[in-house]
Amino acid sequence: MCAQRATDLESFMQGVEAKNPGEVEFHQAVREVAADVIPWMQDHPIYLNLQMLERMAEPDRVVSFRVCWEDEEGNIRVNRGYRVQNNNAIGPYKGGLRFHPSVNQSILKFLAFEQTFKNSLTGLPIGGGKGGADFNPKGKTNREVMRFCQSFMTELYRHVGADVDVPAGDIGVGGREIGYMFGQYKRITNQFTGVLTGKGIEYGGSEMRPEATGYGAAYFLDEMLKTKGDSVRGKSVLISGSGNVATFAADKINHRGGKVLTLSDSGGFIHDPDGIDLEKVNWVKDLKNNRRGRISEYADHFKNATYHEGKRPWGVPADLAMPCATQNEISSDEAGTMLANGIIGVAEGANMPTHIDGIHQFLNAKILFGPAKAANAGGVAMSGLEMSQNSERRSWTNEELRNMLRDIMTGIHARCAEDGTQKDGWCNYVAGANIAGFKKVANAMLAFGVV
Ligand code: NDP
Ligand code: 2IT
Repeated sequence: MCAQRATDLESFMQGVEAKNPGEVEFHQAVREVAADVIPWMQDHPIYLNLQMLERMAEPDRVVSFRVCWEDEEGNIRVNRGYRVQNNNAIGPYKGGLRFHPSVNQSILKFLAFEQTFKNSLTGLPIGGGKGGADFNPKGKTNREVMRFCQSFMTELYRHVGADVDVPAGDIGVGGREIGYMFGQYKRITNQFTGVLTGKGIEYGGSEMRPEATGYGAAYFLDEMLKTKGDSVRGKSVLISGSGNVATFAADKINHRGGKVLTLSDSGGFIHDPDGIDLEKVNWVKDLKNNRRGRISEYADHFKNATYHEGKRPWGVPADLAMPCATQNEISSDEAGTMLANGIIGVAEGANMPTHIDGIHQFLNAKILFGPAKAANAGGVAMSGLEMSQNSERRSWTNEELRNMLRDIMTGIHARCAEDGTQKDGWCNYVAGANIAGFKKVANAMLAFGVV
């Protein structure tokens, strides 16, 4: 890849695949961006000549480290921790930490690559990074989670900092884990700085951060529908997941007059034909955050609902969908089923939830398809605002931040529309997000010369 310019997608991808063997999720994420950016660079050869895409697809650095901790029985456990610092051309590295047994270098490289474009789209000065560990918080006691987080931060602290790299939450990392990690960072460095976002309100966190990703994705869905003179009101919506993103997306769909039909977790999905209203969503938040239970319990509690073990919700007929669980959770076949059932819009709350063949089907059908790097950028945008508040040593109000989030999502939509709208008026938001996200980072890199 080094000497060869990215003049065509397949030769570029051959280089990426040879250089990053077996990292299939990373290949997938790069391919999705390259498919739009390479043709665009043909008309803007300066980026091609300076190998901008090759440079963005090579992380600035990947750190991996041992994380030792002791479980309740006194056994020594060994996990692997990572931080992928992909690109800091437009600001400090920024992106979440994922704790899940599936975590590996490929998954974190795909997430850090995506994050670079997403963060660029927000319009805020934040670069792209991601990290985490193959630690499974499920079934662990609070004390075990605390010991793991402390051990993880005891290595990570040397690689992060308020102006260097600012991690946050992702799958398996919520307020509890951020608290333990922030406490350990403060203890080691004796500094109270905005080194993490998603902090508790009492110690420098921001109002609206928990809500921001899910709310932002619903705002993005609304923005797309608005271009057709339509809205979420009265529409049925499939949501997957039942964590942070899914539950706040479900709240906002309810606020906007939509009807949420499904939620899921790694065990299966529930279908509630009566609609999962705000009260039921609160019940799910309590189930998942406090009782740490399974979504199957929903169907035991709400009698009209059904539970579908080992299945995903995409076969249920509905108007709209918001995948909010994990990568590759909508297969090509499932995308086909959704289209056959008349789906008109998809906003991705999770990162890379739709398989690349599924994306092609949605785009060929010219539905409203909001890709993750645009639709779920509300969370990291609110993290960016948390960083601003920490720097200023002040806090904005919930209402101020809600208005800022709405403006940021409208801005992202406009940026995608500018670069993605086709001659017939239909917007390819995938192309729009990729090109708009790329341009800002590439222009900053242009200013720095060859570094
Ligand atoms: P949470 O840990 O709060 O929730 C994750 C949800 O997804 C849970 O319901 C979980 O089920 C389910 N899930 C996780 N892995 C799988 C799997 N392999 N198969 C099926 N279901 C799975 O995470 P978040 O809500 O924060 O994150 C969800 C998605 O949103 C991720 O893709 C994340 O990268 C993305 N995202 C998150 C942002 C944030 O601010 N938190 C910002 C932007 C994107 P179970 O309970 O069984 O584990
Ligand atoms: O994927 C994401 O954008 C996140 N997990 C949020 C990252 C952040 O820094 O808030």
